[in-house]
Amino acid sequence: KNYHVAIVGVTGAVGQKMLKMLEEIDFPVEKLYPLASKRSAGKTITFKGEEIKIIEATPDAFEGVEIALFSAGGSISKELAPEAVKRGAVVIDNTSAFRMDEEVPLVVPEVNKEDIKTHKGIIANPNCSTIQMVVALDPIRKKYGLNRVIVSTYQSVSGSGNDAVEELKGQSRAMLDGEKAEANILPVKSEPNHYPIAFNALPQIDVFEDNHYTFEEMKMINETKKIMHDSTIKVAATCVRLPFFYSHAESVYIELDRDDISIEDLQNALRNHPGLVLEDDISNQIYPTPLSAEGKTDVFVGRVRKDLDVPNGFHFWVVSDNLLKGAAWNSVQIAQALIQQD
Ligand code: 11C
Repeated sequence: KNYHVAIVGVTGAVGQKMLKMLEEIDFPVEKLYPLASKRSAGKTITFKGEEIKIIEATPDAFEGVEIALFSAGGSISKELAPEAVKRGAVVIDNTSAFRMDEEVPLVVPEVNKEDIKTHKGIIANPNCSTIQMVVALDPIRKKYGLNRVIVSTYQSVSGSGNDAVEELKGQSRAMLDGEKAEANILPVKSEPNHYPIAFNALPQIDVFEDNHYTFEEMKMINETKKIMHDSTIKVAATCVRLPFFYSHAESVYIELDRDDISIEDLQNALRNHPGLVLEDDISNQIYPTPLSAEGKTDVFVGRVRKDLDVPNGFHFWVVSDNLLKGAAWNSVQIAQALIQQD
């Protein structure tokens, strides 16, 4: 069977990658519905060598759609995902709009694929920095138990969209030419203050919450517990934006349920899992970086170390392409799993 598939936000950083992923795995598409804002309607995209006109994303645009991949911002999802469901589509939503809704499964196929079965029309795709972390944590948790996670992220500008990519380019050129870097987008477009990202580091991703954490940090905390079906895991996060274009990197500290685990045990737990690649050979300076992970769909782990003071504590480094496994690829994997259940 071939499917009628819509991509909402097809012109965005993630929407473009969704198209690419559907093409790459030759997803059985009967008809593609490229949807976007009024501004982009009428322009064209190319899918499998064919030029297709972009249609404005309105409720009626979902007539006939069976699978709708959303990545056009939370407010668009809130408004249009229920309309798509009403017209018979299953929505795979890449925004934070429904992630913590109890009725909506939050899925990383390598971790909790079976949750897809519980959907009532909407399946949520987690935040990019959460996805890559849980892919690495899951085999460890299953083998040795996990009671605590403390993560610091090193996130690329593409997580904030194409505007932020352009902003970094412009600021870098300006500063190298000795000019002032103009900041209009980062850390958060809708907030009053903007700071240069070029040659800088911004300890704010998304807006601040009342508890002094950012929304990005709270996403990592809450989504991890939901995906793993374990609200008792202690999770804390510090999310930082850095001046590179693609992939997110994370320094992860964990405490296991057991204190008799060696570095080799932990490395072995991370080997031979679909979607997870251990690149950890310090004698040959082998470890993943944002550039080495860019364009790939896997999650890469390196720098596995045992804490020197805490017997059940470990540190490691996780890198993945935020637009692929962190967004477009995970959504397309969900779509794949969904049609395999049909
Ligand atoms: C960033 N993680 O890097 C964000 C982007 O909740 O889907 C993804 C926001 C989200 O800025």
